[in-house]
Amino acid sequence: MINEELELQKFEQKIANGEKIEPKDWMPEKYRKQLIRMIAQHAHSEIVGMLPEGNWITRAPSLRRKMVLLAKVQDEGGHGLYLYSAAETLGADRKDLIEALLNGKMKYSNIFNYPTLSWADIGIIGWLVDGAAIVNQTMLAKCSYGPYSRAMIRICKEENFHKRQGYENVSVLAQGNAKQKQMVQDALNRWWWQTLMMFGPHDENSTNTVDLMRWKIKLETNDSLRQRFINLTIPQAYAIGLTIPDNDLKYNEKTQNWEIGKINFDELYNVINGNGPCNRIRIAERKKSYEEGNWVRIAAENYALKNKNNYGTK
Ligand code: BYC
Repeated sequence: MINEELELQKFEQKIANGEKIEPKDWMPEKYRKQLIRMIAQHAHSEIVGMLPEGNWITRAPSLRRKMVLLAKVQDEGGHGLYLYSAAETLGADRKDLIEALLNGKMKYSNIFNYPTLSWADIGIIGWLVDGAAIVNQTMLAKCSYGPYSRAMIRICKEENFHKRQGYENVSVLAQGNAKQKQMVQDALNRWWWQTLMMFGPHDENSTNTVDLMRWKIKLETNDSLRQRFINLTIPQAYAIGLTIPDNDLKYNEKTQNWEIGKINFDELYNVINGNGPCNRIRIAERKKSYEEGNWVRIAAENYALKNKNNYGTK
């Protein structure tokens, strides 16, 4: 019989020693549940995140930009696949997770519920959205669960490329003609606050952080990661002549932090509860793609079954 108390002590000791927890190790049910929630939301964000950028593949302004964008969107699909696999190592069923996304029971990142109105939005997503993801995921690469941490190391390498291409794209527009400058500033104005919301509510309102930090799934809080992103990004905006859309923004010499105005968290909650500008269209597109891909899943299942039977007779 398993002595739960003793197993919990051993589990916590392993985490305290900086060792990774692997799929077959004993783990508390709450740890497993929190990880499935977070990893699945992350996987969903990657595949829903393909849509706003995918929207511009046919309209990229040059062959080079089109190739880069195609590669990036394909990378995001790959990230979704690693992450669904990581969730499966915890006993989750991929089909159930995808159904939970499609019927609105599981969340995905707020940021993908906004429209991409101009080409500049594509550069801004790479620079800001992937930039925010890197700050968060560099921490997650050190998390206590082995498969998630290893997936993050690989994903962060690709996100770095995504961020660089985004910043390069934005810099070219920011140095372009008046119309291009205005287009990129307008995109920054529309994405800035929403990107800051990607890090989640303020620490005092973050319902999961205490559990997640206790077991080193998260190593830092939402506010501390958000501040790091702000400090990194503001000088990058100024370097290319862009203005941050925040009248209260000021630099605090003492703390060496950029201090920002008030984030409208009502907007975050409204969006993650399904009422953002594009939630319905994003889910409708994912549903359509899931239904159209059904024949591929059936063929793959039959192929696997046939091979299993063959192995049995050899
Ligand atoms: N969006 O207790 P809290 C990418 C929810 S994709 C939606 O602080 P936690 C990319 C939260 O789930 C990168 N929901 O939560 C892809 C919770 O609700 P539940 C996506 C949010 O988990 C394509 C409630 O609010 N990255 O890079 O401690 C193209 C209370 O929050 C959000 C990840 O998914 C939000 N922004 O912290 C380009 C990283 N914020 O679940 C780029 C993995 C909060 O209790 N996830 N909520 O009903 C995380 O690091 C954490 O889950 C979060 C939230 C920081 C997002």
